[in-house]
Amino acid sequence: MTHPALRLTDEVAEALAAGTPVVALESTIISHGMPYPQNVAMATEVEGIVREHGAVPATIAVLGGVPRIGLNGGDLELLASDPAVVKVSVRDLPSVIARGGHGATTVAATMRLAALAGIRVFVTGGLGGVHRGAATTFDISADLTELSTTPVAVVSAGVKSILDIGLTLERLETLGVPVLVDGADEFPAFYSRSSGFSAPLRADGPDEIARTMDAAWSLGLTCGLVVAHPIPAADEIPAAEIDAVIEQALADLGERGIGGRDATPYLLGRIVELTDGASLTTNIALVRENARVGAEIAVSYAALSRARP
Ligand code: PSU
Ligand code: MN
Repeated sequence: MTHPALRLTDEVAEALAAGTPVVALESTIISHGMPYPQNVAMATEVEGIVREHGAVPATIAVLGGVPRIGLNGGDLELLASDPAVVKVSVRDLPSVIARGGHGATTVAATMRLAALAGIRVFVTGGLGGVHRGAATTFDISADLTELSTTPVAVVSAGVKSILDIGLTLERLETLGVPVLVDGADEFPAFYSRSSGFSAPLRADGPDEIARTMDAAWSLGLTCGLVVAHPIPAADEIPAAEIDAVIEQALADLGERGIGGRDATPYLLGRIVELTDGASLTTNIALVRENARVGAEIAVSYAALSRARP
C-alpha cells in the first residue's frame, strides 16, 4: 500500500503494483543544480532515457505542499524556472508540506519519498557529502545520514571535489553504507574518473549491482547503497583542470560567507560560471549515462524480485 500523503501518477502506481521497473529522479538538481533552460531540457531528456531502457521514470518533488512521485512537463517547467521553489532536504519536508509550498528535493529527501512509494533505484548526478573544512563548520550533507537509514540504491558519478572525498568515504563506512563502484577500482570524482581514492567495493554491471542490493535487503539491512558509475572517458574533465576551478569557487564561497543550505547550490552555480558552461555540458553528459545505468539496474532488480519464491 502506498503512503496516503504521496501523490503518484497512474503510470508510476501501475508499474509499482505490477512489479515493473521504476527509477526515481531528484529535483534539486533541476531547481538549484543547473541553470534554466538547460535544467528542464536535461530533466525531460533523462526521463526519456530511462524509458528507452525499459523503466518508468518518477521525478520527485513537493508541489503545492503535496509530495509528488512522477511529474508532467508543466511540473518540470515550474521546478526549472519558478524562484519560489525552495531546496528541500529531509528536515525541510514537514514545513514545505504544512505551508503548501513548492520544494525541490535533495538526494536525502528524494530517497525518503522514493522509499515511501516503494521505489528502490534512484538516479542523480552527484551526492552530497562531507564538505571541506567540516571539522570546523560541521557541514555534512543529510544525504549521508539518509543513506544510512533508507533502503534505496542511489546511482551517481561519485562526489565532486567541492567535498572532502576521503572524509565522505570514511563517513559512509562508519554509517554502514555499501559503496559500489561500477566497473572500476577507483572511486570517481564526478567530472573525472579519478579521485585518488580506491573503490570501497567493486561491482561489475547491473546484474551484480542488483544482486548486491537484494543481498543487502534480504539480510535485513535497512540502509541504502551508493552506486558510483564513473563518467565515460570521452566526457571527463581532467582532475587538474577542474580542481583549479573548484578551488576558486571555494575561495569565493568563503569570501562571501555563504554556508548552510546555500553552500552547495552556490558552488554548483559558480563552477558553471567559471568554466563558461563547459562543466554544465559534462554534468548533463554524466546524468544521461547514469539514467541508462539506473534503468538497467532497475530492470535487473525487478527481474530478481519476480524470480524470488
Ligand atoms: N552535488 C552535485 N550536484 C547536485 C547536488 C549535489 O554535484 O545537484 C545537490 C543534490 O540534490 C544533493 C544536494 O542532495 O545538492 C546536497 O546539498 P547539501 O550539501 O546542502 O546537503
Ligand atoms: Mn550542508
